[in-house]
Amino acid sequence: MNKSFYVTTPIYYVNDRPHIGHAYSTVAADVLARYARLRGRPTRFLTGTDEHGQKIEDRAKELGKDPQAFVDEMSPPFRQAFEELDCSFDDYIRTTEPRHERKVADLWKILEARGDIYLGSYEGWYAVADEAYITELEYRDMSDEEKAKRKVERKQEESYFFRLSKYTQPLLDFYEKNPTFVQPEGRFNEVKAFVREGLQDLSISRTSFRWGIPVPGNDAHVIYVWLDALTNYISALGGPAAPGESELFDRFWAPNAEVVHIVGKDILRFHAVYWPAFLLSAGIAPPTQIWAHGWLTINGEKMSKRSGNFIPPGPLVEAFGADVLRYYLMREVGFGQDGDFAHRNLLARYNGELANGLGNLLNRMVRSIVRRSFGGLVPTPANREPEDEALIAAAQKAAQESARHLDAIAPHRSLDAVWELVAAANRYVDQTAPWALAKEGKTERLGQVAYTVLESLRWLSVLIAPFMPAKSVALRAQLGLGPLEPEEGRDAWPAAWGELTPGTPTAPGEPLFPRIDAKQEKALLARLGVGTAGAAAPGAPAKKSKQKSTNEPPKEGTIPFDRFLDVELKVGLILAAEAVPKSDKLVKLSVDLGEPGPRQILAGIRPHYAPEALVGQRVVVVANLAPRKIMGLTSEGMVLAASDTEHGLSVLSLDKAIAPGTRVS
Ligand code: ME8
Repeated sequence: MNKSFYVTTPIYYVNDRPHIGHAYSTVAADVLARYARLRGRPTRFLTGTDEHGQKIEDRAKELGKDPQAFVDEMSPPFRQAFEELDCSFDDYIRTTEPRHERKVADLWKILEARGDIYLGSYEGWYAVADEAYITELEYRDMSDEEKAKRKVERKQEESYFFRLSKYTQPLLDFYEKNPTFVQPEGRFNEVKAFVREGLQDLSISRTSFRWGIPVPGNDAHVIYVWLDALTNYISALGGPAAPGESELFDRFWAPNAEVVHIVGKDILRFHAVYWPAFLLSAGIAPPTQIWAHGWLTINGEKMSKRSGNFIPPGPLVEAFGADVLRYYLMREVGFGQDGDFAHRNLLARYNGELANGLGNLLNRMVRSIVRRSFGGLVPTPANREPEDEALIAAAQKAAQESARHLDAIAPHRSLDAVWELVAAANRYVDQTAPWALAKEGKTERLGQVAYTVLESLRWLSVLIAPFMPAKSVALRAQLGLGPLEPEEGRDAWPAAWGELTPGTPTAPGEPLFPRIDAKQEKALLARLGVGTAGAAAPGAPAKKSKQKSTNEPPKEGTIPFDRFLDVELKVGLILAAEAVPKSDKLVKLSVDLGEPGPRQILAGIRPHYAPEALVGQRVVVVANLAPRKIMGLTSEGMVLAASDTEHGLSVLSLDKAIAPGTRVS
């Protein structure tokens, strides 16, 4: 299929910082864009930021900033986050750019000329957090807490309306003719059921705030932020435009191109109902497909900007690299379903699938066999045995299946298919036992085995490229190959076996995925603020803000929960203890706090404990005290204890083997 391919992400509100949910949508779109380019398709990938609306105006006001200055400050971190994630977007649109504002006004004028816009007045419940009116029914079903969270307020305003009601039937007809317009299918059914109820006209202008694009001809009104935002998908191509007016629009908009909007399920209605209705009215083809993916939680906890709990992608990229994070995001959750982002699962998949799976396969072959037995050169293949044929068949199957699943926008399934090949290739190495072949001097057979694995690795370097572009380059470099260079019209997906040229010098390098051992794992998790139970550590932003929203202001003589969390209490495992010379009181402890190395802590407990009796105890340590010097020795924390005259001193200890470093709260 060589039709042009245009893939987009939602444009993100800039009233907050980028988080892993935004990363999820944008990485998914990037995987599809990279895949399409590899298949030789003319491809365009758009992302960007949504910068108008009351929510943004309010936030800027809260901070005492001019809205333009505020959005200018808040948009670049999104762009940077996506660049750090190696997302290969061709364009990054901001709705405050003149190229966009002009096109929104143009679209308005087209809708108006069609007779689909009229002036009326609107009264209803407005949820500022969603930038949308909600129905009376939705309002009644909402808890007070939810109302407060979504900032629901009564609003009456003069408003322009779009004749959405007129598009009930045309939309239903359009859905009928385009049975895969919305994916997953279950969500499409929800959309259809909603439209079948009959649509009401949609309020598309506001007078209660100023931060938006003025309505052409009546600048007392600004254009509704969703009409403004949705238009980004065409304004970035120079549309609306008559044929021949904008090359990009002609090339990359429907029906000339396959247009896929990747969105979260939260904003499906805007994309599957309002957007095609606007386009039908304007005489512009609707997009080919709206793909609504599921919702991510973090370590089992809800993540949303509304509750203030979010994980920025930056520290994860720093800890694992962009490719590993991309892999995990696409691998862990079935695209379209809700899922959980769990740091421990990321580590498990890293070690299991990347380090032991693909990394090990490369290591075994390039570093070891090829270097030792063939002077580092790709050997010449010989006669094929049935087990070789079986691996070749597995490679062919993986290439076909992974492509089929990417065509169907099921990246997780695509990775399943690729990792079946990784497993098959590792099994093949076990079965063919190349080390034994080398020992027995069966060089010809060894050459065939090594070639079969190297060629499988070459195939894998293409199959992983949409997901892990940098690792693909690194893997190819070790095979003596240059990076893939996609070209329009040339399909680079592997299909022909045996393109790796014998005699090519391989280049064993650093392991592709160095194993992360238990100690490093602990250190990584500590750095990311993840408790040993796998859940975000207490004191992570999520819990703090939850606490804030439910607690009364502190009474006198009490402290707010946040202040308690300022003190980092952690489980410490005493690894060693010795009396400090020339001191009656002090014991020098070496304590494991789940960090890369143990800490030295001095405790005045000598009269109460023999040092050796302390070793192996799990105690409670104040972990974030500034280090202190006592008798020339540094103490990096404090062990909690209680004492009275009757019993003397007792060190607080745990009666279960809770892992060192776990927060105590
Ligand atoms: O809605 N799990 O912007 P937004 C998965 N500006 N994806 C998530 C997520 C999570 N927990 N949280 C956010 C807007 N997302 C509008 C869009 S488009 C014309 C205008 C992703 O900043 C998901 O794609 O609230 C969701 O749809 C989007 O971020 C919402 O981003």
